[in-house]
Amino acid sequence: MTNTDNKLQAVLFDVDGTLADTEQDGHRLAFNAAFKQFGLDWNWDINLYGELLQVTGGKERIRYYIERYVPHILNKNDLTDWIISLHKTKTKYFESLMENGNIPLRPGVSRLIHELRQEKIKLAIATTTTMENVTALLKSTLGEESIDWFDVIGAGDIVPMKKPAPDIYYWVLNQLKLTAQQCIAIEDSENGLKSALAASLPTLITVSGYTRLQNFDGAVAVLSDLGEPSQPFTKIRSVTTLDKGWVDHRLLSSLIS
Ligand code: XBP
Ligand code: MG
Repeated sequence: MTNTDNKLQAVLFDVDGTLADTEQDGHRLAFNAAFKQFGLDWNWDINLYGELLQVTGGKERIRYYIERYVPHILNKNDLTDWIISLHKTKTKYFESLMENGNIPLRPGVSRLIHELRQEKIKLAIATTTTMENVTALLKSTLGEESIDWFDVIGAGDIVPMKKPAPDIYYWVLNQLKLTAQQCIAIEDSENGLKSALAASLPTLITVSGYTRLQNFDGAVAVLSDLGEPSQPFTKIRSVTTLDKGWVDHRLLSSLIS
């Protein structure tokens, strides 16, 4: 293997919780709005949603909720189709929340993305959420053209098994034609970390609202966020010395070597 092969070639970003804190005031509100539109008296409050987040994927999360909290719904005819249609409505609400610019990117995200582009390091996304939601978030935060900045976007049902399974990361690596050792994943959750590690990816964690108390064993570093020169990150745990308070391509390279 040459030195070039060892160099950082691509950064694989998770979306929800990593690019932006979308769960509590984005996805959760969109689910509740869809429930209302469907005439359901379900309300996913902040605590309950934290529990439901252990199940990744909106459709999977709805099914889990039904099984646990409203099992009589399991007798419904065409339950799978009904969940699909409820989830489509939820996606529409999420898109309009993003269009209204309700959710900003997390600290350091925009800076790092611009810097990686300048350094010609590839950008990719590996997420459980839908392509519509990724597009809506990118459009409202980095602008319409930013979707094209990503060499590969792996989203939603493109793979049958969602995180913590490694499938989405394998799919993205395969599309990038890179090995896991040439890349780094940035995640915010234990399920995301498990998924990336199972695909052998070095993984940096930036904790988010719902995930800060989760188990991040195996991550190359655990930080409060990506940091900015004017607003340094807090180091929660790291296997190497991090002498800077913000994540840039050099720091990411040092984490994979
Ligand atoms: C986020 C998720 C998603 C979102 C909802 O995972 O688990 O299910 O909560 O999105 P990640 P959908 O951080 O890996 O992106 O309703 O579109 O599934
Ligand atoms: Mg996440």
